[in-house]
Amino acid sequence: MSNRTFTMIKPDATSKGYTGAILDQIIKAGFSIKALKWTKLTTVQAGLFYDVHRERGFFGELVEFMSSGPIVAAILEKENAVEDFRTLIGATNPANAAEGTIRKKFAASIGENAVHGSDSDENATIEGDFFFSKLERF
Ligand code: 3AN
Repeated sequence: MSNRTFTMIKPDATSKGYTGAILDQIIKAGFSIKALKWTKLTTVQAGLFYDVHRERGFFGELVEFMSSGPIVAAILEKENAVEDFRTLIGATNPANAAEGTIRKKFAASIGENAVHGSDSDENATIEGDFFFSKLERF
């Protein structure tokens, strides 16, 4: 069990002005921010981040979407961070997400689903390292 996870607020949510409300919900749920960045991915960077999905039918669409506008990247800390954050964001498809979850409140579709959350401790480390140097974590 690790105490850190990685998240992105995706371009659909940043463009609709949900960044503040989503960060507020994350902090109120007990996560503390260890690193935070407002940035925009190139298609190459988005492809590298989602490399495990390269063979999936939705890969091109995912890369286009994730590089279509600014994102917020963050490393979050809390006991049982990976699992608790997945619970907080809800199911990948917002139509199946539990009431009150971030995706239920802020996501429009399975492709444009407002937030990313790491699915394992190992991926949380890999994804945090993708965006942040050691000097950017506090
Ligand atoms: P999660 O983000 O809940 O871990 P994954 O890892 O299965 O879900 O998928 C990664 C991302 O790929 C999702 N957040 C979503 O943006 C996109 N995605 C997943 N399934 C689909 C799909 N069927 N159609 C379009 N995009 C999808």
